[in-house]
Amino acid sequence: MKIYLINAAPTIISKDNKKETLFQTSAPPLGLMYLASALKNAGHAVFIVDQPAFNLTNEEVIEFIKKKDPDVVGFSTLCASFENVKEISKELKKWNPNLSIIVGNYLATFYAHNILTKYDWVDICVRGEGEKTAPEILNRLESNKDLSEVEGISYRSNGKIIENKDRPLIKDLDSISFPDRKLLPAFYKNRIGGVDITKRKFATMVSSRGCPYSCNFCACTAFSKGLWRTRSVDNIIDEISMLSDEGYREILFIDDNFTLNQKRINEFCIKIRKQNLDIVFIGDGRVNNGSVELFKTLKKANFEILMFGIESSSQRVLDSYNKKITPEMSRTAVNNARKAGFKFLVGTFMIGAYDETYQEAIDTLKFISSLDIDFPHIIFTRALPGTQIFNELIKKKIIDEEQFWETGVDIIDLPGSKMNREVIFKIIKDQFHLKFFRPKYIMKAFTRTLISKYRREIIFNHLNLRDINKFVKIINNPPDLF
Ligand code: B12
Repeated sequence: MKIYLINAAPTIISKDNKKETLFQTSAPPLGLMYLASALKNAGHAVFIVDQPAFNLTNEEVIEFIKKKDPDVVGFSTLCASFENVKEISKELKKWNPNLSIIVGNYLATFYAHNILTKYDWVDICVRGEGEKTAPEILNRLESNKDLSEVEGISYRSNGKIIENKDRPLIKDLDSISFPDRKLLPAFYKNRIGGVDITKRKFATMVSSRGCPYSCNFCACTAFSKGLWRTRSVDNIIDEISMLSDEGYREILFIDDNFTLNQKRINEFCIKIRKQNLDIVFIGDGRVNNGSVELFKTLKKANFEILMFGIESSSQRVLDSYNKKITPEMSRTAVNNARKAGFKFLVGTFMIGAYDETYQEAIDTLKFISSLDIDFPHIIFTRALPGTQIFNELIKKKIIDEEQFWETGVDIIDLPGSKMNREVIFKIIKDQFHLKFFRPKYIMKAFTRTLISKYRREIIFNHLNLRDINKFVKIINNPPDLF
C-alpha cells in the first residue's frame, strides 16, 4: 500500500482571535520516521510530509497529497497541530472517500473515542507506540481483513466505534529499526529560543523511552505507563556511527529522561569516546541527577549543551507539580555542570500554576536571573490532555473537558487562577532582558566564548546583522510566551 505520513503544523490563536499556523523547523518528526522504517520493512511505500518544515499551507498539503493519490494518510496528532490535522484530513476524505485516515501520537492515544465520535472522516486511531501497530493495520487493509485483532487501535466499523485492547509497550527497543531520516531533507537545525545554534548537520535521537517520574504536567508518564526502557549502548552507538558516516555533526537526545541511569551514561560515554567521532551531543536531565561526576563524564564525551527542567523556585509550586526536586537541587546541578566544564546551559521554566501567586512568579524570575545558565526557556504552565493536572482540574470542575480536550489550556486562563495573563506577562517581559544585559552575565558569556570552541562556532555562525537583531528581539520579547 502507499501511505503518506503527515506532521501537521502547530497553530496558535493570534491576538485578533485568528488561527495562525506556525512554521518552524526545530526538530524532525522522529516518530513518523520510526513508523516509516517499520512500514517499509512490511513492504509498504512510505513518504513523509513535514508541513511546518516546508512552510506548506493546508491547501498546499491537500493539493500535494491529491497528486500523489495514496491509499492511506497518517497524521501525527499533538494538541498544537490538531486544528490543521482536522482541516487537511477532512478535505482529503471529501476528495477520496476510500482514502483511509489514520491518526496517532499523544492526542490520538488519550482521546481516541472523542476523535472518532466527533470527526466521522477519521477511520482509525493508533494508541501508543506505532511501530508494530501501523504495519499490522496496513497489511489487513491491503488484504481486506477486519481490524478486530489489531491491538492498540480504536476504529470505526459499520458505524460503531470499536476499541481494541491496548498493545503492550515494545520491550526490546533494539528490535525497532532505526528511523528513516532519508525521507526528509537534512535541513533541520538545532534551535534554541527560535535561533539556529550551529550550521552543523543536525539530527535528533531517542536512546530510551518513557520516564519513571510522574510530574503531573507531563503526558509522557501516561503514554509510557510510567516505565523507562533503554536501548543497549551498542545499539545506540551503531545508530550514531551510521549518522556520522552520513555527515551528521550534531545530535540532540530527545529522551524523556536521558540521564536517569548513571551506569548507562558511563558505558555510553566510554564507548562513544573510543569512536572518536566529530559529533557534538546535546542532552537534558533532571536536576536530581546532578553530580559533577555525571557531568564530567558527559563533557568528556563531547556533550556541549545541557538542558534542565527547573520549572520554578517555589517549593510549594514544585510539589504541586509532583516534580520531586528542590530549587537548591537546581542551583547545585547548574553549578556542578559548570564545574564539569559545560559552557552552554539551558533551563526550562513554567509560570502560571493554578494557585501560583505573583510573588512566587516574581521570585522565580529573580531565581532565573541568579542562576548561572545561558538561556531560560519560559512557558505558561499548560494543562494538556492525558496529563494528571488536566484530569485533576476536570475533577475539580475547573476545566470543562468538552471545551479543552483537543487543545489543552494555559492554566493561567482558567477561572479562579491567582494571576492575570496580561499582568504577569508584562512583569515577565519587563524582567526578562534584565538577565541578559547584566554585566556579570556578559562577562561570563564573553570569557566562556573565548575558552569554548563550540561557543565560538555559535558566535561566528551568527555574526551578521540579521541574527544580532533577532537575538536583541528575543532578549526583549520572551519567545515562548506569545
Ligand atoms: C521532539 C519533541 C518536539 C519537537 C518535534 C515534535 C514533532 N513533531 O515530532 C518540537 C521541538 C518541534 C516540539 C514542539 C512542541 N511540543 Co513537543 N515533544 C517532543 C518530544 C520531546 C519527543 C517527540 C518524539 O520524537 N518522540 C519519540 C518518538 C519515537 O515517539 P512519538 O513521537 O511519540 O511517536 C510514536 C507514537 O506517538 C506513534 N505515532 C506518532 N505519530 C504517529 C502518527 C501515526 C499515523 C501513527 C499510526 C502513530 C504515530 O508512533 C511513534 C513510534 O512509536 C515529546 C515527548 C515524547 N516523549 O514524545 C514532546 C511532546 C510531544 N511535545 C509536546 C508539546 C506540548 C509541544 C509544543 C506544543 C511545545 C510548545 N509549547 O511549543 C510544541 C508543538 C509542536 C507541534 N508540532 O505541535 C507534548 C505534547 C502533548 C500533547 N498532548 O500534545 C509532548 C508529549 C511533551 C510532554 N511532555 O507533554 N516537540
